[in-house]
Amino acid sequence: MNYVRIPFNFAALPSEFSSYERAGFVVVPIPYDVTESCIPGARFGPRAIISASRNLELFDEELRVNIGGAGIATLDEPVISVIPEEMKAIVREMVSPIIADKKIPLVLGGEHSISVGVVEELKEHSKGMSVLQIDAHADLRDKFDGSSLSHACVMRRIAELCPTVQVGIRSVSDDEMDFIRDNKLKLLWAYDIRNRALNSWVKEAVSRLSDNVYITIDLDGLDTSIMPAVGTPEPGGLLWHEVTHLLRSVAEKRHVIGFDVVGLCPCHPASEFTAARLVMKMIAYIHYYKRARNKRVRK
Ligand SMILES: [Mn+2]
Repeated sequence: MNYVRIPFNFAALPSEFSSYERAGFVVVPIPYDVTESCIPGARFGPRAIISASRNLELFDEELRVNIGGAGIATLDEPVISVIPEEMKAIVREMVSPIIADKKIPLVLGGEHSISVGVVEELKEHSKGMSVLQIDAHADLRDKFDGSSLSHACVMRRIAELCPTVQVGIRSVSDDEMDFIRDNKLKLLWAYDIRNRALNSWVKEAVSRLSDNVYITIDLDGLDTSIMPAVGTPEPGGLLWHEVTHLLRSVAEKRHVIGFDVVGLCPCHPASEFTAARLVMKMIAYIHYYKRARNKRVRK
């Protein structure tokens, strides 16, 4: 008897669209949540996002593009060390060939500390990069629970490497506030966003980014009403059309050289599907505008 097999990769793509060779995007799952201090479970995030993505349409109704055409390969989950420095080394090792092959790394967490290795690796290849963070938390602590690679320190480590723009922030400590002031960091606070027109704050966020942008999305940056399944929930976050408008605008105006989506603690199917759709939206935006730019260059 013949039966239909559905591949277990991001978006359930057949091999002609999911082989590494022709992929424009490479999904890197990092099942790590060792320093998570509140609700554990982010280690199950990558698998839950990939699982949900297999049930979603590949056609993006907004841009009228099928993301299968972008080519999306999915790497196997690595065995992750519980030692943060070793985890970072594994992330760098996985991401390095993807960057060298001029593909876009798409890293699925896991907790937020997984981003540091990706940014370190990209920094070696990309001149003048900046990082856009969507998050409820500033994540600017120098150390947390004795570790400088805690999820609470990720943007501090990244800010040491390149300029940052932080969006949707609504949880910050006194010390982090001092660091923000002393270093004149660029933040768009959640309460500020709420009181402004969408186009106005999105334009400001994009204008503050350099040409090459890495995007790190902690899913708790979204409002708890649309994303309850996170390790450290905070009310008052970004809504779906706000976050997708921002991401589309960045993909249109800047070169997105990679992105990660972190912090899903699977316990609610709607959150898992929302996270998977967000990843697909990012792929659609980046693929569409990259193709449009290439067409313009060829003319
Ligand atoms: Mn966060």
